[in-house]
Amino acid sequence: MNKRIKMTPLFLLLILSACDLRVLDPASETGRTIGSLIELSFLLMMIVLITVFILFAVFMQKYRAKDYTCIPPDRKENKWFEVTWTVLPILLLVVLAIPAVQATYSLTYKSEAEKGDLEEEGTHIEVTAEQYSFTFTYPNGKESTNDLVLPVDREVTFTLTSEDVVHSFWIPELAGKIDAIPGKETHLQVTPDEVGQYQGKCAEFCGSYHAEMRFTTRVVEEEEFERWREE
Ligand SMILES: [Cu+2]
Repeated sequence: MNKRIKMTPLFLLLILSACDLRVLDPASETGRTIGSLIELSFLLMMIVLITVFILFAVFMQKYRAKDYTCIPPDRKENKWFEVTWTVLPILLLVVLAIPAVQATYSLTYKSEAEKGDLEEEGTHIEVTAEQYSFTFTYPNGKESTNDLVLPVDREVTFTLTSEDVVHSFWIPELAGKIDAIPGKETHLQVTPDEVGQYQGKCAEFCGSYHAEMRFTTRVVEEEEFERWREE
């Protein structure tokens, strides 16, 4: 292998570790829910991977050909094998599906009544995506572009839509991706619980300047949020 090819993984590791979008360092309940789903799927994947590798090594050792003239017979229609490798993957998928579906509903669904309450509290934010920016509109009419300000420890609901093509709203430390679709509304709810600044971006390829479609999210104390909102 030439040296350049050998260095590629190391180079990629260096570049990727400098990435400012951190999915596994959540700063909200929503982020933690998604983080735990990632951990659960990683755990299941490792169980399968380790089991397969152990069996692979054991079988290689145990059934190593000592006599090259003898080819073992094919196994056909063994009921117990068939049942095992059908039922096991189904069980794994069920274990993964239950928390995933629960989390998906808890993160996106908001009844009209709940939305109304949040609007009164001032934490229902309308997000309008367009090539290549995000505009945030607060219930008192305050608008800001590419600068999202949220109060700490308060539930915030977003209603998203798009002016042109499909975009995807993503703040990795606070919540998962949600599409912003023209002519349609989507919802997302987040309760940030750590003051700080988080990078957000569009996560759906939407045109030439897609990579520039970034915004900052500032999670601030309640009073600071009120002051900023009334400015
Ligand atoms: Cu976009």
